[in-house]
Amino acid sequence: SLSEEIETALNEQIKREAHSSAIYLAMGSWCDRHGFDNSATFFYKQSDEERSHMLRIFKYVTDLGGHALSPEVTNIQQEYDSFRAVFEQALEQEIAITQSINRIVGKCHQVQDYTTVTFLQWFLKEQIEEEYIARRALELFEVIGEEGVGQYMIDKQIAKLSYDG
Ligand code: OFO
Repeated sequence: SLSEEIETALNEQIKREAHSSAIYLAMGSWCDRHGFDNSATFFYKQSDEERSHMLRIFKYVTDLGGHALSPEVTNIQQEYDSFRAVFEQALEQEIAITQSINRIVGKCHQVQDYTTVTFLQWFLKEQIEEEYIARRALELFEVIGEEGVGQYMIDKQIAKLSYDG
């Protein structure tokens, strides 16, 4: 069973994943509206993944007899300053999620909840991948540059990003 403290922390993480999912949807919309179709597809896929992360935690909480709370998602940023700004925020978002999972793992150690530590290993591994992809995406802005057809080329390359670590 889950301690109250860990249950609360996991419910907060459920909320963060739901928030991530909603933010990626907004990022997808921004890209769609500005003609960056591959990036839009990329963010819609990310949005789905975040929802699956949310569900994974949600089910874990209920499996252990806890009360998983359906998250209220508010404060979604709908507008972005530029194509690049979207990806900068995506990376920031992933870094924040990694830190948050790490903090929960720290808490689990304090209360000796090694079951949840084991459960969260998957997320830490997943975050390596997500941060890697977000960094690679941002690097495209440096490598290709945004002049002329640059943004078009960047959008093309976004479709090819993958992680095989
Ligand atoms: Fe849920 O992993 Fe990204 O944010």
